[in-house]
Amino acid sequence: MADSINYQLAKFVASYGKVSQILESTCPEVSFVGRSNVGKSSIMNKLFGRKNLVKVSSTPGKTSNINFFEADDVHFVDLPGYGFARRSKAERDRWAELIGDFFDSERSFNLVVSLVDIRHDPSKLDHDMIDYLQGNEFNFIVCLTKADKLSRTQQARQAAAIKKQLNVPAENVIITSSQTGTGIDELKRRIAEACL
Ligand SMILES: Nc1nc2c(ncn2[C@@H]2O[C@H](COP(=O)(O)OP(=O)(O)OP(=O)(O)O)[C@@H](O)[C@H]2O)c(=O)[nH]1
Ligand SMILES: [Mg+2]
Repeated sequence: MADSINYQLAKFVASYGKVSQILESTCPEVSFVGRSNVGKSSIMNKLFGRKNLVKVSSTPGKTSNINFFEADDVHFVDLPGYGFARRSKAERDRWAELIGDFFDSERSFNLVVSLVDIRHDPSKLDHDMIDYLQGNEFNFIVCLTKADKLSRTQQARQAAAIKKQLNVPAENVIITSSQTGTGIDELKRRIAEACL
């Protein structure tokens, strides 16, 4: 690990169904949160320059464990998504417990990447998640995902509206696309800043 992270070294580390199973942090950690289907796994694959190291779901709500990846002595954590409509109360409770326990635990939270679909106004759950991160002083950024689905003009308009609704500092919001690579270099810069 020198002045930048070598993402080509990315590999899967482990999958956990319970926070108590997770090993203590041994290196900087970047975690990815957001609603189901927002593009968490895709943005991680884009960072790693890999097609399918992180499983991308055709059916939303597939990632139900906490999955750890590692690149160049930095851990990347794919957290299960929230807000999947067809999920039972028991599954929603399990999600809340996993995420609650995770962010309550004693870890090196270098950066939390919170993903929000640029096409839609943030949901109640997006607000809850980001208010929680902000309220508990986590170092976080918001990635607006799937920018390729909008024109440049629409992207700028939506980004401004979402920033305002979420009430987060403008510099904490990045417009991204895992399809075209928009914003990925900026995301890498922010990760390096938080981890190196
Ligand atoms: N056009 C476009 N599609 C995207 C982008 N990112 C993700 N997708 C698509 O959105 C769907 C969901 O992507 P995932 O990366 O699996 O989303 P996730 O947040 O990991 O979903 P869960 O694991 O279910 O919580 C897939 O069909 C992706 O191909 C993007 O930047 N642009
Ligand atoms: Mg996923």
